[in-house]
Amino acid sequence: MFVTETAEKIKSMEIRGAGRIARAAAEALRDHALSVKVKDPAAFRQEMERAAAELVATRPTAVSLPNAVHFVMAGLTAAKTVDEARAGVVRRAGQFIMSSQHAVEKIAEFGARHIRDGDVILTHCNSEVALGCMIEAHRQGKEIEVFATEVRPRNQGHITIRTLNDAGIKTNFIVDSAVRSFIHDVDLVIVGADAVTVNGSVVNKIGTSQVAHTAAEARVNMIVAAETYKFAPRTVVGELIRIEERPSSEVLADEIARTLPHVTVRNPAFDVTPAEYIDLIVTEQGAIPPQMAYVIIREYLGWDIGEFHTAFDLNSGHED
Ligand code: RUB
Repeated sequence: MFVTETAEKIKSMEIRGAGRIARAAAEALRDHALSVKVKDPAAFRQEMERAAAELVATRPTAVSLPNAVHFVMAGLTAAKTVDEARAGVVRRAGQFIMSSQHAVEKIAEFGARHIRDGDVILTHCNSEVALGCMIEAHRQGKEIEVFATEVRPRNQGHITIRTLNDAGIKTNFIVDSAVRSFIHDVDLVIVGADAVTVNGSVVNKIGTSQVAHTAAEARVNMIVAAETYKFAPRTVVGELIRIEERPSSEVLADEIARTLPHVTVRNPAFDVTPAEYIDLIVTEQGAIPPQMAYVIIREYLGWDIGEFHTAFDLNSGHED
């Protein structure tokens, strides 16, 4: 798919969910590398960097996106000719897509171990990896039941209940504000992540922190399923994750908003759940307490603090 087409689909959320966004970006860079027709290696690099920037600018919160782009673009590093550069990008994109799919499977396997027979699980939003854990537990013969929230304003809960239904898992569909009413019927909360910071905070769909707070109050454990490429290296040097604010029309139709001149609609798409509300983060490398997030960034993303000063212009960051 062309870069601009992919970028549009990510922006409009036709392609959504942090893992899928990352794989789509890797595919777009691969296809772009195959189609760019220049002979000069510097011009090739410049064109790839332009494409990478276009993709990264689509949605600011899911760290999987810049992490995937960074991984694929490293294919250009040692290349001296356009053919070498092209081959490098294609190879790294393929590697990313394969390892991402493998990570999703591994997390399902590891996550399912933390689900007991008879558990009632609550999930919020639509996370491929969180659902993978539940589906794997069900496949292993554990009898589970799920509470899935609606997820205003974009209703990702509708995708979740369809997936759970198709898997044959008994599911209760509730509005977001009903979480506290049902939390005492729940044994475990499992959600996905758009970003995990160095101190173990998890950025995920708006409302996740309310779910987490409610679960903590009721002493219900909370698990986050997150591939290692959702961990945010720049948070090691103090950068905050930028929370995307989406168009007001997703919340209130423009025709109605126009009649309410004193009303401002706010539509943040994500929020931050502090580490103390999270019991475990399940990655493809194993399950860790959130406080161990730095180890994942150092060991598996391979970006230590030293590398930051060459990889990033640390003064260019802009965040909320
Ligand atoms: C999706 C969302 C998901 C994470 C993890 O938000 O918050 O929980 O991205 O998903 P949006 P996955 O719908 O705005 O993209 O596990 O599929 O990567």
